[in-house]
This record gives sequence, structure tokens and C-alpha cells, in this order.
Amino acid sequence: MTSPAFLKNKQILVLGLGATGLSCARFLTNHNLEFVVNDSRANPPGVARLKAINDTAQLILGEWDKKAIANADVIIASPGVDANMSVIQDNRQPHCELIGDVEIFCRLSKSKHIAVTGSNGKSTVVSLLSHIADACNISSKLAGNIGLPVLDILSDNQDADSEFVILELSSFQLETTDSLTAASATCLNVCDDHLDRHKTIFNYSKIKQKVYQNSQCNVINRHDDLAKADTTKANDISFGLDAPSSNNFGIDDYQGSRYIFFGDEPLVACNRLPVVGKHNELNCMAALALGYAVGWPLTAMVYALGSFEGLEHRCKQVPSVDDITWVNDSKATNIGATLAAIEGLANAHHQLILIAGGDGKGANFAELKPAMAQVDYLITLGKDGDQIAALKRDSKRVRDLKEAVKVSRELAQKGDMVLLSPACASIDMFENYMQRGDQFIQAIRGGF
Ligand code: UMA
Ligand code: ADP
Repeated sequence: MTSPAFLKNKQILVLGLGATGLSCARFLTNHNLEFVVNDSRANPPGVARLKAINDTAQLILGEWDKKAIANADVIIASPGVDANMSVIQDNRQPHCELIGDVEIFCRLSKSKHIAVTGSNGKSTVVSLLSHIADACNISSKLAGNIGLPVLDILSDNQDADSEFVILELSSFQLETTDSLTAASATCLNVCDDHLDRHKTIFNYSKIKQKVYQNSQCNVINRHDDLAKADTTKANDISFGLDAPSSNNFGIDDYQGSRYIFFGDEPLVACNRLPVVGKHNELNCMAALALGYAVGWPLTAMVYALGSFEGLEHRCKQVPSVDDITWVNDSKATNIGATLAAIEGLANAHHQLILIAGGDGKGANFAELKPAMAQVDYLITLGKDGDQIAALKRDSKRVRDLKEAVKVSRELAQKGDMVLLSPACASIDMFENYMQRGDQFIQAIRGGF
């Protein structure tokens, strides 16, 4: 197999041995390219798998290796590795390229790319797009931050072998990507997230806006200035919760119901959408706009929306027999997601008990304060639980989710809703947000 010219005869260093590092190792090995892997952890998860892929690649563990960094012509940094760390910046040579796996993918893939970033809704929108493509018999692959490293979908001839690739891109991935040329691209929204790494929201939003670089059509959230591209283009398509102008998506009344419109054409009633809440109306519009921008048939796309089942751990009701509505929104790892859940689920017919807290990643929780008026009881846990507890009088601090469910059950009356929407990452107490959501479900089923 011919190796990509920009990697040939180069000293290649892969930083990080998670899913991305392993994917890079597979890719480089398949192309007969030698490389070194360095992970700062003493026992990263992928050691045995690396050996199975390539048992001659040098592996350096336990700290960032200055010498390996200084020797490298190309550094491929995993998303979880901060490329701005001084150990990298101080030791890499001026000619050394610092890129991510997405950059390599973009340089090689010949498919049309639909690129999605944003603080919230990425996975929902890319999954919607993938579902729509399947339903419309359009050949597509889904990869990126959603879980499948992008290089894993490149075949031996260095092509993704499908007409479209739907890319979920995080700020970490965009930071090391300069060759993205999307057929359609969106930044869904920007709110405080990952500020422990990006420092300021301005910085973070600039990185997010890289999704529009060289894009043929920008899909714009017209209510979110931080998520917009720097310059507007004639063929931009926008989406928003107000009535749209021509060639844009929006919401308006039609025959007594709220409908999604494209220009002046009513498409589908909001209460027929497969996922609840205004944030999901925005997600559905973004998916339709991204597909429409690359020529997918609008009527068939709208029809396909109806059979989407939504993703686990995102505003999902947990079945129970106790007349309490339990909602698992464990994937709400930042304030914006929790605000969207409260906005979408609070109403005058029931009390809302919110369980929140975890690792806030440097966010300013004061932004949650106004929404606390819609919350009847607040229960908090985790590393930054105290900061959140301070937002509401009489909030209750608990040790774990078991206790949170127990206290909720004591507070709830018939018909009330208990919402787990932490506004925080889970890493202080759980392996990941899925484990957090599963423990919540277990605690509900366990009858605490
Ligand atoms: N780490 C070290 N030392 C190292 C390497 C990593 O401490 O040498 C730590 C990182 O700080 C991080 C963890 O290990 O906490 C994993 O980092 P990684 O880059 O090795 O992760 P991968 O397993 O390669 O997974 C990455 C994305 N992870 C991150 O961005 C942290 C996955 O997104 C993505 O699905 C995968 O590549 C495939 O593209 C996960 C994620 O949490 C779901 N993304 C963040 C989010 O959605 O908010 C951005
Ligand atoms: P991401 O992949 O960007 O993390 P997900 O689709 O997995 O997005 O959803 C993550 C969290 O954000 C969930 O709690 C979900 O309910 C919430 N969410 C989804 N879409 C939006 C949106 N457009 N605005 C705000 N919150 C959203």
C-alpha cells in the first residue's frame, strides 16, 4: 500500500494511547510506516492492543518524553492531549508538523464531508443524519468524536468508500485540523465547556468556528453569535426558533400547531418529532439543513426523521412503576445542556427535582441560576456539587446517585419529574457519562 507522501520517511510520534492512538497505530502499520507512541499515563488502556497491532513500535509510558518530541518530524496528538502543553511547545522542532488524526483523514478522504461541531447536540445531529441517509438509501459513514476514530473508516485505497462521511468534531479535534473541506458544516451552539483546556470562551468559540474553513455551505444557528462563521456567504442556510426567511429553517404556527418550516413551506409539526424539547427542534432543523445543503431530498428526509429513536442518556425517560417521571440526561456535561433540559421539561403541571453536579471543567455556574426558578428541589453531588448547591436555597448535598434517588423519592409526589442533568463531566465519580446514567437507572430500579 502506498503511504501518504506527507508521512513518508518521517520520524512520527503518536501522543496518547486511547482509541485515537490505537487507530493511528493501525493506520501507520498498514502503511508500513514506523512510529513511536508516548502516553503520559503509566498504564494507558491500549498497551496490549498496540502490541497486537505492531509489536515493534517503540512505546514510552509514564510521562511526556522530551527527547521523542524533539526527534519528531510529525506529531500526531490525540484529542485528549493538549497540543499547547509547554512540554510539546518547548521541545518540538520548528519544522515539526503537529496534527491530529482528523487532519490526516481530511488530507486523504475523497468523500463529501458533512461536519458537525458545537457544545451540545453533536451526537444527536450526526446520528439523525446517519439515520436519514440510511432511510434515504444514501451511502454514508459516521465517525469522529461520536466514538469511531476517523482513520478507521479509510479503506486500503485511502478512501472512505462512501459518498458521504458524517463527521462529529470536538474542539480538541478541530484544534489540530486545518484541511477540513466540508460539503456542509455547522457549529450548532457554543456555551461554556472545556474551559479548563481552552481558557476563554472566545478561544473556544474560535476553535469551534474552524468547522467552517473551506466549507461549501455553512449551516448557521442564527440565535448564537458565538457559533456563527466570521463571514456570511450567499448560500448560507440558517436555523432558529423564529419564523424563517426564504431558504432557511425555522418554527412558525400552522393550523394551530408549531411547525418546522423551510421558508414558507410547513414541513412537520413539532409534536411529531421523535425527540423532545426546543433544543431538539433545533437539532432536527440543523440535520435537515445539512442534508439539504448537499442535495438530499427534503421530503424524504422529513419522513425519515419520524423513525429516529433518540440516543440513550439524553433526556430519556426511564420506565418505572412509581408514578414519578424519571429522566436520564446524564450526557448533560455542561451548563447549556442542563439549561436546555430544564427549559424543555419544566412545566406548571408537575414539580421538577433536579440532580446535578460532577466535574464542572472550569465553568461559571452562575449561568444556571435563572433556570433555578423552574426547579422545585435541587440535589447535588460530586466535585463541584457545592458550587451548584449554592444556586438554590434548601438544596440537598448527597454522596452518590443512590442517595440522590432516595432523597428524590422522598421529595417527589405522584406525577412529579426527577431529572438527572448534571451540567458537569462524570470523571470525578464515574468511568464515563454512560456509567453515571446506568447507575441512575439501577438506583431507580433498585427501589431506593
Ligand atoms: N490522556 C492522558 N495522557 C495521554 C493521553 C491521554 O492523560 O498520554 C487522557 C486525556 O487527557 C483524556 C483521556 O486520556 O482524559 C483520553 O484521551 P484520548 O485522546 O486518548 O481519547 P481517545 O480514547 O483517543 O478518544 C478520543 C476522544 N476523547 C477525547 O476527546 C477526550 C473521544 O471523544 C472520541 O470519541 C475518540 O477520540 C474518537 O475520535 C470522547 C470525548 O469525551 C467521547 N470527547 C469530548 C466531548 O465529547 O466532550 C471532547
Ligand atoms: P454532544 O455530542 O454535543 O455532547 P448530544 O447530542 O450527545 O451532544 O447531547 C448532549 C447533551 O446536550 C444532552 O444532555 C442533550 O439533551 C443536550 N442537547 C442536545 N442538543 C442540544 C442543543 N441543541 N442545545 C442544548 N443542549 C442540547
